Amino acid sequence: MKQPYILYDKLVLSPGDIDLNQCPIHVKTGIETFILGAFNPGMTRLPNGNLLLMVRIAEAVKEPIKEGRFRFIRWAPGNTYEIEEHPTYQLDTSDPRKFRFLEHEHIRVFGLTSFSWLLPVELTPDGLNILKLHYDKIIEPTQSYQEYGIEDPRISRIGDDYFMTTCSVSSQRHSTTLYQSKDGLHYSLLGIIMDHQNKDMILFPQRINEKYYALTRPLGELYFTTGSDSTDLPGPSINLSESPNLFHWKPVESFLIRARQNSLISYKLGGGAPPLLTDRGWLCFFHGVGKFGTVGKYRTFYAFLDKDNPEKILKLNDKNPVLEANPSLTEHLSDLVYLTDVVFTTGAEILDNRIILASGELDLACRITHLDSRFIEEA
Ligand code: MAN
Repeated sequence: MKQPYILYDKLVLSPGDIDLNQCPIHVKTGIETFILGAFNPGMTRLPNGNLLLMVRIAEAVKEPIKEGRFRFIRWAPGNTYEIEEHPTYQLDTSDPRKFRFLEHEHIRVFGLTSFSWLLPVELTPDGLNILKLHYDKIIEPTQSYQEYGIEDPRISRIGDDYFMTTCSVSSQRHSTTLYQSKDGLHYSLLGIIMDHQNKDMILFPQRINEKYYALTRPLGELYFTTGSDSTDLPGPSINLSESPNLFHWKPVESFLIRARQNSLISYKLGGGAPPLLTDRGWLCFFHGVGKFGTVGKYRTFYAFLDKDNPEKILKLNDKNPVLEANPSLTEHLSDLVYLTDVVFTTGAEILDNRIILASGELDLACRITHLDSRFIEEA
């Protein structure tokens, strides 16, 4: 579907832009790796007016299957990386992003086909051109709860500080971690703020009624059916949480957004970009997944929430996506494509008369889209 508000849409960064000789796993272990994807970037505006993308780089073993064993990367204390191996016949490898260990029947246990760390990339103020890849400021794991990597950063500027939420992956837990920066470029890890399997935690950029707010997306293994009188579908929802200090979070009692009948979201959904404050309230771009193959179809939708009470949804559009994967953008990268139908929006900024969206395209590249700001009044 053509989106009438799109003014500009392009890939700004793809795996070929990344210098493997500056990638930590290849450099520290000497093993042959490749860049599977440079995608799902957090975005913020730096004090000098440039945009900063915090890009998730997925580095993977070049020859993952050797002598009947699957090889994958794990971070180890001492800031190094080790290669783990597992017999391929004990794995389900149908999803190119992760493999399932078949010997565990009673719980679902996975490994990742790549290992993600974060690379700050500075762009021109309109986000359309790269100025600098900051290899000296790469964010790698430092804690055992990050032994399988750091994923999907979202940056919110609150007051004078930049706060970045990320998803930390490990055998211990799958948690949300918080980083802080004074200048948008140098980040320090503050620790875990949401426990097991709460991905896509996104901070509102200012306090509301003296409290911090965040979008969350708790993910369980088990759901209960919705009532026959409800149009909601069972499964995960985007929720709100509030906090006095960014560290202790109380879930707001009503859920915020969930999959519904007659929408394009039938499966999963989660927050996307940090909410933008507009004349119509908080504009939240989020992702919703429709059933399609093994991975699903990921698209970007939006909602407006009340400025003073974000529990109140003023408008929800889960039927007409703002963004869908755009195959013409990745045509020249066809040799590298390993997924289809995935766009995953992770950043939004307003500049003059446009909204700049930053998204991961096909878990492969960073996509920048300019939307005409008429979207805010009319959509
Ligand atoms: C999950 C997340 C994202 C990823 C999408 C699509 O929701 O892990 O990081 O982009 O899947 O693969």
